[in-house]
Amino acid sequence: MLTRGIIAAAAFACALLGPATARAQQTLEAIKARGQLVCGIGTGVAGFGLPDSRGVWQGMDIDLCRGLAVAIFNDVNKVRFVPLSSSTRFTALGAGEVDVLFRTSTQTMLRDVTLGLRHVVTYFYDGHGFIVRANSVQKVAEMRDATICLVQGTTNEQVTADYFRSINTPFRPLLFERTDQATAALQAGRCDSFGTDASQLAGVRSTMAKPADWTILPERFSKEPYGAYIRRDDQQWFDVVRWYTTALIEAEEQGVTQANAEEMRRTSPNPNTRRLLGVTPELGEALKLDRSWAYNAVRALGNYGELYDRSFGPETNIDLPRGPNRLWTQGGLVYALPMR
Ligand SMILES: N[C@@H](CCC(=O)N[C@@H](CS)C(=O)NCC(=O)O)C(=O)O
Repeated sequence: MLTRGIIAAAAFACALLGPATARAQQTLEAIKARGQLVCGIGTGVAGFGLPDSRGVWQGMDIDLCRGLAVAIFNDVNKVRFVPLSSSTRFTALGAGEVDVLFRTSTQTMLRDVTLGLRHVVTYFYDGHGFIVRANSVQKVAEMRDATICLVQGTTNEQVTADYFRSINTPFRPLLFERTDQATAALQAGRCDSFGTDASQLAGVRSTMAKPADWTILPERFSKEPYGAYIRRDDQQWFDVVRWYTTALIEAEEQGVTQANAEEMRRTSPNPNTRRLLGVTPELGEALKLDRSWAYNAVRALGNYGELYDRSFGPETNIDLPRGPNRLWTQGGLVYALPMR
């Protein structure tokens, strides 16, 4: 009797006090008590996270948040999105304003070791590039004394400075808080180029007034592997976010899709598929989630490839080839660690 009273009191405290205070009580328990996942996202870049004409957030980072809510609650709506700029995202996470970041955030050693945070697992492989006015320059090295728009708090500032220093060529950085501000400045001619991750440039270009007037130069100047970020020293939440992200990749590797997941669960003789889809309970038990956590997430949002195609596929006006984001079996880098 006493134990149930204490749990109820803790749950009530969590619901009242929200993410910050819950931090000490471990994120997954806090989320369950609150009844909602709080997900840190970007301020608005097509492909990863941008409100549609009805004001509903759409994009790959958004679907990753929704899928995680389904893995925990089996309800796609039990998630609140918190748009965060590049320069405030990590502070907001550290302060407990959000439970996780799915926000085009590159995994680097210094971010992993010095911020009191932890990045979890790579879900998108990217690299730094530059967009310029079509037929202006062919190569970045030609941009001597150019004004280059950059977003504050990103890896892109350092990558750009490192490159131009390495070729001993001066340039003028023009810094902005948000992507839309940098994009507007570029189109207004206040800068000659915008430097950021190439997939984001593809998203930005797709929203420009005249996309054909702009070229994303082919050179890449860094590795930008995106991972979810959580607070450090929360092993249980680390496990959930890691294996949730991996489950989406594993589903694609096994040919489990949004459409066939139900039938695969009923009929597949493959022990790995039966484990993944919760026919046997061990994966859910290990994560303290319902045994159908991965099945529900794939049924609701699709597998990794379906998430990619929904936001970047040939049916979208971004149409970004998967490249390194193909499965390892198809020449890409996307690889699920064994879920057994
Ligand atoms: N991957 C880089 C850059 C990520 C980034 O934040 N990019 C800017 C655009 S340059 C951004 O805010 N993107 C998301 C958004 O605007 O919604 C990093 O982790 O620093």
